[in-house]
Amino acid sequence: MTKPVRVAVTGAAGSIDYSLLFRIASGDLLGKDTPVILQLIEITPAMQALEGVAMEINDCAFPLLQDMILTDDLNKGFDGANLALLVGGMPRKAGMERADLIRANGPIFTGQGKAINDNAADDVRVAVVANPCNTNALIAMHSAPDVPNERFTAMTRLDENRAKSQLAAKAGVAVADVKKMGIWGNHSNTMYPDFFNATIGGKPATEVISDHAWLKGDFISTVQQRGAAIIKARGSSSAASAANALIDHVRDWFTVTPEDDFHAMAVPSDGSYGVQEGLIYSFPVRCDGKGGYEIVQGIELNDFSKEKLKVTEAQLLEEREVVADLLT
Ligand code: NAX
Repeated sequence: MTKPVRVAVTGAAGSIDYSLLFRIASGDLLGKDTPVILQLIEITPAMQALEGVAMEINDCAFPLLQDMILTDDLNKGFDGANLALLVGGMPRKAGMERADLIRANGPIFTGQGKAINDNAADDVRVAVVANPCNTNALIAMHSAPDVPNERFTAMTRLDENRAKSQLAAKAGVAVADVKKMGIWGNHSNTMYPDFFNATIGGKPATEVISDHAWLKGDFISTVQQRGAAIIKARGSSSAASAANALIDHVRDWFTVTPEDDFHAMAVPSDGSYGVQEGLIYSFPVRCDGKGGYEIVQGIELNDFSKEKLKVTEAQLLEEREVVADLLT
């Protein structure tokens, strides 16, 4: 039988993970013939709730689930992990500025980065969901000097999926017809969903959708503000769609990206498109099916797009300043 993959997941008693863990255990993440060991990490006060989640997972009798570890000890939680999915964090509270949120979460990711560095498997790959996810990934990456930088990613796949769904609805086509939907920059309201390079049924999205004022205006702001719109409508933040996007993010990291498509992943910048090297910045990427990826080169960016890329880069540089002391 194939060796089980160890998947460490933080925030395991939280909302996103309540939609995520069952899908991982059922084979949606790694395929229907790959056994999995879940290493579920929580803070001490949430351990009892985590026991309840684990009882439900057990009650599903998933054939692929070989073992489950529940812990509030990071070293144990990341021990031998092949995948580290960093979902847990401190949520934004009323009256908190973005800088306060960044400061409150920073130390969590120095600790998790170090524990990954010291305990995870040699092939570990990390995906950060907890906000501010780009900067949290940057902190974790700096705290894990023995893990290659390119293994640290942050999730902008939910933004890609949201953008695809908006374009499909506007064009009156199936969502599968929308491809090359790049998301650039920060997972925040400065992100840039680049419709200029997106395709619908193989044609440029700007040819299929003639309402360019909508593309430049409402489309961008709808994608940027979608998280807030979900909170307003549902009374709590995106959970199942975020879990689904994380499944997409990790599964496609290990899948050869078709030639006519690419995906959005926030990855360490190598200076492509003039983005400051080292920032965790969302680019269009293509994956090689073996856990490697490359930033897609040669994408044409007009002045409108270049300006948007700069705005979101500036925000990431500001966030980096706020946590400069944690980037050892
Ligand atoms: P919840 O508040 O429901 O759950 C978070 C869980 O994390 C809690 O159970 C908490 O005990 C745990 N936790 C807190 N600190 C921890 C630590 N140091 N180690 C381990 N666990 C810890 O939040 P949920 O709705 O699940 O959202 C989780 C994170 O995802 C939030 O930071 C949220 O902002 C972020 N999101 C990111 C998205 C993205 O696209 N990148 C979209 C959805 C979501 O907003």
